[in-house]
Formats: sequence, structure tokens, C-alpha cells
Amino acid sequence: METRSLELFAEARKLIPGGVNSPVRACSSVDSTPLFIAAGKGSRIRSADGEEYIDFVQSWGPLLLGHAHPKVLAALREALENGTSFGAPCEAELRLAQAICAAVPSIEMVRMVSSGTEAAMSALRLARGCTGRKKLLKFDGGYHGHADAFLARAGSGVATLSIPGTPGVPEAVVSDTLIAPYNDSQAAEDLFRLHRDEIAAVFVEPAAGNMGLVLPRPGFLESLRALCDRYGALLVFDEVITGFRVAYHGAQGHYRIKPDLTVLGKIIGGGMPVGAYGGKRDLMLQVAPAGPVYQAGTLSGNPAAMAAGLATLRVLRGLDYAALSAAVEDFCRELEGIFAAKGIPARINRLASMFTVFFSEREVTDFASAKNADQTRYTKFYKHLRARGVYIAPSAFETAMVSFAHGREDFRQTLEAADTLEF
Ligand code: KE4
Repeated sequence: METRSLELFAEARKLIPGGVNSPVRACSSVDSTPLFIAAGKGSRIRSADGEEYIDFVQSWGPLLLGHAHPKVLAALREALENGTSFGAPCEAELRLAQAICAAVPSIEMVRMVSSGTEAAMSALRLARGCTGRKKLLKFDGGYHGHADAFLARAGSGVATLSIPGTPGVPEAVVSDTLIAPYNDSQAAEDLFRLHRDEIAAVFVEPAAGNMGLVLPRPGFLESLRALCDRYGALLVFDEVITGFRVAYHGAQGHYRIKPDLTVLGKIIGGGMPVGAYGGKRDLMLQVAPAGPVYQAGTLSGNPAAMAAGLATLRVLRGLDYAALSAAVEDFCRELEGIFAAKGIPARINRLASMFTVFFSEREVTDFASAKNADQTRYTKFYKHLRARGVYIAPSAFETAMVSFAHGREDFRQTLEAADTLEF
């Protein structure tokens, strides 16, 4: 039953564009209307109609511990007893900075902001400021938040809603944005050969989560590192999704590649609004007020948000990532078996606690092959699961997020629901 969600959505559409505060939540690409969520606990959420769902969206990634983890809530309660914001430094900012620098191999200094978008746009400004160069090289289907420079052939909500280019973004801005297909080292090299010392930075999701999950081919990330070294550009890993998810040390720890700058978000806020960018000391010392590259934010380093992020990382540090990866691998294998038994062509890309089901005969290795997957079947899959209490991403260009709170019963119920799917 979705009566209350429908009522709330009708009201919301009168006052909020599309009835949502972020486009991908609208569920329009899967021919549905959004559930309004009243509560979450562990692996599950409860809708405004009181219906329970196994949640594989997990707020798009921040909740690797699951919803309402007791230690996160306790840390928030304690912080909030002292107020909500001071606009001045507080110890919690230092403690979270220490935890991030200790965990992420390439980060020697870090600046907190309030979203992944803010972190990515600031990292780009820093890269341009440090190199004196203008151009950005990103990958087709890569998503780095909604700052102007990145909204050229982006993934996530831009792909989901098939937004062609992006109204409101001046041509002059995206004219400095170069695009190559993900996993195409030769295309990246060709752009470097053409633009040589004009490229300030390469932005890449070390595992791409915004065209559905697409993994780097062996050698792809290494080729970007080598190109940046050869041409004097900065390599920026956007780890807003993968940071602390693929491994506690991030995808850069998993793949053993050191970027010059890293963009973080989601998990480091534990569900509260937090983003961060960090990297080599000599680069970060260019950021105001230490250096000339300006960036600021009223709620940057907010004490409550820092407390939630710190509590999250402290719990994650002691958890068994390999065991979670193994559980997700087992689940994906069983799901592959269900599709195979039904003669349904499907490819399930997975890494650590993320997976995406592509209804495709062919392997999905970039945005073009992701777009070739059968979106109609994805929509039917989404609706079928939602009707049976399983909540997956309302877009074929997102990745499912499994948490440490997901257990056998969640996987069993999900497989049981998938087993009744008919196309
Ligand atoms: P935010 O500004 O939404 O906090 O972060 C932007 C961002 C940057 N980089 C990557 C790799 C990201 O995935 C994101 C945001 N992710 C999307 C979903 N994949 C957020 C969901 C939404 O837009 O509502």
C-alpha cells in the first residue's frame, strides 16, 4: 500500500520541483512514484504507509553500517546536547581529519565541506589553481556532483533523466571539459597528446558507481596515473562512493594506486551532510587561508556531522570487509543462477558491498554498454521487487549498496522475490 506516499508526493510536487530534493529520487525513470520513508533501522526502511522494505539504496551510500546504527545515534545525541553549529573550529573536525588521513593512503591534509559536489568542485578549483591549467578530463558516465564543469555527459541523475547536456551551464564552461569513454586508456592518451599541458586534472571514479557499477579494467587506473605523471596533470580519485566502502582504505587502497587528490563524501558523514577533499600536503597548503585558492562553507566541519562521521569510521575500522564482500558475491552468484534458469540474459557487476544488475547479454564495461542494457527489464525488475518488499535503486544507472547490517534473511527474501520474476 502506498496511499500516504502518494498523498505526500502530490502535496510535495506543489512546492518542490518534481516533488523531490534530488532528481534521482523521483523514480520517474522506472515508471514509478517515490516512497516517502518514515524510518530506517539496519538493513530495512519503513514507508509512510508503514510498509517495510529491505533497503539496497541505503541513502545512496553513506550508511555502510545500515540505518540508525546505535553508536552513530549516540554520538549525534551527545554532540547535539552541546549545540548544532559554532562557525568556529571544534575538536571533532580534527579527530575526523586524523581518522581520514590515517585511513586513506594519499591524503596528508584534508578540508571538510558539506557535500560531494562541493568537495569535487573545490578539488577541481585547487587542481586548476595549482597547475595554472584550465582543462578537466573526465569519463563518459562519470558523476562528480552537479557543479557546472562536471555536467557534461555525466552519470547518475543526469543519465537517469537523460538530460541532454545541461541547460544553464554555459558552453564556455564545459568547453574545458574533455570526455573519454571509461576504461579507454587510448582515448585518454589521445586527449593528452592533443591538449598536452592544458589539462589540469583527470577526474575518475576508481570504480564507477553512476552508470550502474562499472569496474576498472586491469591497467586502466595505472594508465591514468602514468599519463598524469607524464603530462604534469593531477590525478583525482572521486571516492565519494568508494571511499571507506570498497575497503577501509578506499578503492585506492584496494587497487594500490595513489592519486594526487581524493574527493570523499557519504560514508564519512555517516548519513549527515559531509564531503571532503584531500591529498598531498604541498597541494592542500594552496587552499585558503593557508594559500590563495579560496573555498569556504558555513557548515563545513559541523560538529554533529563530524561526530556521526567519526563514530561511523571508528566502527568500520574493526569490521570484516572481506566477509561482507563474500556475502555479496554469494548473493550475486545465486541471483545469476536464478536469471540463467529463467533464460534471462543478465550481467551482475559487483565489487565489495556494491552490485548492479544489467539486463544485457554483453559485459558492461563503460557508459555505452551500460546504456545498451535493457532498461525496460530493469524497470520491471524494480517494480517486481518493490511490490515484494525489496527496495533497489530506482535507476539502472546507480549501484546497489549493501551494508554490514544486511544478513542472510535479507538476501534470502530478495532471492525469493527475484525467483518469481517473469519477463
Ligand atoms: P553529493 O553532492 O550528492 O553529496 O555528491 C555528489 C557525488 C560526487 N561523486 C560521486 C562519485 C557521487 O556518486 C556523487 C553523488 N552520488 C549520487 C548517487 N550516485 C547521489 C544521489 C543523488 O544525486 O540524489
